[in-house]
Amino acid sequence: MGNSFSNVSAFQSLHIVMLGLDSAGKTTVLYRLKFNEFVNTVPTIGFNTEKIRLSNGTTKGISCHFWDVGGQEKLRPLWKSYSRCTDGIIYVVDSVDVDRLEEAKTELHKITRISENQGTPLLVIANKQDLPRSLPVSDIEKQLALHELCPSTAWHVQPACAIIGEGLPEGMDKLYEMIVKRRKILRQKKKR
Ligand SMILES: Nc1nc2c(ncn2[C@@H]2O[C@H](COP(=O)(O)OP(=O)(O)OP(=O)(O)O)[C@@H](O)[C@H]2O)c(=O)[nH]1
Ligand SMILES: [Mg+2]
Repeated sequence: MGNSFSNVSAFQSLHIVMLGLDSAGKTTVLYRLKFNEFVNTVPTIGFNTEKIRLSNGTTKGISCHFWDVGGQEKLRPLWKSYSRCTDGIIYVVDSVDVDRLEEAKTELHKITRISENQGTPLLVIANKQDLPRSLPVSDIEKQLALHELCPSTAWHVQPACAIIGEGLPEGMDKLYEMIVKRRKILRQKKKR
């Protein structure tokens, strides 16, 4: 198989951290991926962690170790240590919470600027697309100023509804694709 997913077996388990402001939908995403059904959540005080074998999309069968860190302001200092040395960062955004998009942007840029995180592939989940007045991906992209991120950081914005899981398999496929690409580049650099 000559596609970009052909070196699936090269990975034991991907280490993925999930960040984003409180109430963006991180824990809903986590349990949707784990149980393939909606789980009612409470605000995360600290973090949740789950080992999940993905069950949909092209990444079906891939194992991921997810860390879902609480997004309340007092918990954000934790983000730095949880995002260190991860294979990928998922940043969940509430597409309806327009008033806090600037805050979401500031926190995203803060965490991706850290030297250990530069180059780590970033999947932005534009969540809650089921709600009326949810912003489209192009607006989220602009408001988060993704084009101003470190040039070595590959990113993708995925519209999603974590409640029903729509968009999540596509988002995970994209994240995996970016992780594979980055590993190839790092391997080639090492050989030189
Ligand atoms: N309508 C809608 N509601 C959602 C969606 N995803 C999550 N929610 C709701 O948003 C609320 C917050 O979801 P959580 O998953 O707890 O948010 P969180 O990002 O983990 O929040 P913290 O743990 O405080 O950081 C819950 O009431 C969810 O049911 C979605 O796609 N659509
Ligand atoms: Mg949570």
